[in-house]
Amino acid sequence: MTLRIYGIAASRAIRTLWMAEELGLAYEHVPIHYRDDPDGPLGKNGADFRQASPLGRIPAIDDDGFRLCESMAINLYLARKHGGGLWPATLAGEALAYQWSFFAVTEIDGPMVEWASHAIVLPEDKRDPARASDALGRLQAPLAAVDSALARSPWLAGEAFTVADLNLAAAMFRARRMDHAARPHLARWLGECFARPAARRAWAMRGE
Ligand SMILES: N[C@@H](CCC(=O)N[C@@H](CS)C(=O)NCC(=O)O)C(=O)O
Repeated sequence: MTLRIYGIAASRAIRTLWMAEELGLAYEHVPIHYRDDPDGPLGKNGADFRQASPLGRIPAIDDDGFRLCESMAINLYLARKHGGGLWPATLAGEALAYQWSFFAVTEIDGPMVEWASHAIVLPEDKRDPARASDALGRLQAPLAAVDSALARSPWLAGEAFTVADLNLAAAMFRARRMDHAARPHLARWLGECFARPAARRAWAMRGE
């Protein structure tokens, strides 16, 4: 086994599990849970894991001795290494893959987690509708930008599904629960991303 993926599927590790499934890679999944006893058998204080993820965050990988953390960086690396259509064919496509990956982290991830926590994930008595509403407000401009990009091109880096689509879609999987009537291009794209067999296999690991 050359590739080890650290992190339970019900975490941002789903992004890397989806990529590995897209690429058809053989991998060992080490389901470290960020809430487990850090010093337990699959705890985040394990020396091997900590070499890959200095802050103890998931996902992280060990690829035949090369260790890496940060979900977007991991996926860009795996797509570049293995190709298979997931890595854009042109320099401009590569630049768009970086753009949408950074966009996912800087513009989407924070408010999407906040919205999902207070609209879907937390027990109802722990949800704060004001926080959900504020996060949804902060998502409007970024989601409109994604819709506009997808009005011009079927996929984010051109004519085919690539790591650009996977990285952004994986960061907004909770957005499938939003009303996208005003964002038809985004709605089409999100549906197509999550209809992919590899996405279905990855989300099945979460029981979804
Ligand atoms: N920017 C990082 C975020 C990683 C992250 O925060 N992961 C969460 C789980 S989804 C985690 O490990 N939390 C536990 C902790 O922060 O100690 C990435 O995209 O990989």
